[in-house]
Amino acid sequence: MKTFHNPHHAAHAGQQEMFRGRMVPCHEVPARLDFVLAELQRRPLGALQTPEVDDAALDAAIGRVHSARYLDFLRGAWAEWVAMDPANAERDALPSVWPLSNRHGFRNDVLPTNFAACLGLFSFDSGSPLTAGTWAAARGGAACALAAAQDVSAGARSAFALSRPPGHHAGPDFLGGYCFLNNAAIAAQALRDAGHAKVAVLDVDYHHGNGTQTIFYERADVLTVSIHGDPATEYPFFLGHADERGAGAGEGFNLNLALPRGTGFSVWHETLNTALQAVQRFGATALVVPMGLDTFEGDPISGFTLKSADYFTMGEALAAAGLPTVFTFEGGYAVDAVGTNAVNLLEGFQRAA
Ligand code: Q9C
Ligand code: ZN
Repeated sequence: MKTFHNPHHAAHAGQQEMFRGRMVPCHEVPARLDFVLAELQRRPLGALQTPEVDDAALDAAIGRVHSARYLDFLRGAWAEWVAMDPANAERDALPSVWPLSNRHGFRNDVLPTNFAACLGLFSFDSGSPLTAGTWAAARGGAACALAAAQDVSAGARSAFALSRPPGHHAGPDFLGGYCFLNNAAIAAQALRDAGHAKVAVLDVDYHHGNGTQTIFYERADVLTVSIHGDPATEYPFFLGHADERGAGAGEGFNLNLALPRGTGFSVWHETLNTALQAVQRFGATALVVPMGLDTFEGDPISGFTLKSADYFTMGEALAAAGLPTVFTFEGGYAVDAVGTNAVNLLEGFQRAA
């Protein structure tokens, strides 16, 4: 499989995130991608390349899953942040006030001119710093997702979009969970637009893929499945429960498989089989796997206990679905193990495919 990696990823390097009342160093760091790239050089799976996609096609692909209002905000956010106060050039932008969706009478239909208010309007947490290079890095990631989808549409069995910041928490018009543009959703929509009638997204990150779920929630042509830590105790807390099954035309086309903190690979693997049966029953013609490696036992912010060797098995099981597959790179914060775990999964897939 080819890997499309993002040459702009390091332009997004947050300094700190809010955690339990204080600022702590970001978990989502550029070294994560560098470790995966280094491991792919040691254990090659196929060509390693940067994406070459048409600029207009890229903007169109991003615009298929994110609102124009959100994209205008994201594109101009850094300039507005610095315009508020030149001293801001040295600091990341983090939100500190939110309209709580539509609760308590707060409005989200009127766009404030105040940048700090806009940042709150488009964010759902205070752990996702927006920096000078965030837009360039996120857009470069979308290019990887689009290139991977194009490669698979052209007949490749699989392709890997290796980018950061990750994407699966980003929704139609919001950022959060270290995510800005939803690479997995962009890939899924690109596969649809290239003629795949039914696309399944199977999210294996530790955290519920709330952004992807929300993007496709009312659609029957994209099945979204997520295996994740129970939102009763785990981030993102406010979505990811079993009773969220889709709405309208999309009713029955979202599946949440939540597992308790502490879950190990044998239960996780059984759950993957449940997920794969749903993909099969749906009749998917292509698959997108938002690949988070934060299910690893050594992950500093997560609670499952998978071991490095388990990722081979995971990859083999995913290959058994027999579908053209795009992988996107999501979480995984045990930085020195993330390369091994990612490549184990992809190697397991490739061996079995
Ligand atoms: N700063 C992904 O794995 N943690 N995102 C909240 C407060 C947020 C994880 C801690 C975890 C987001 C892509
Ligand atoms: Zn995660």
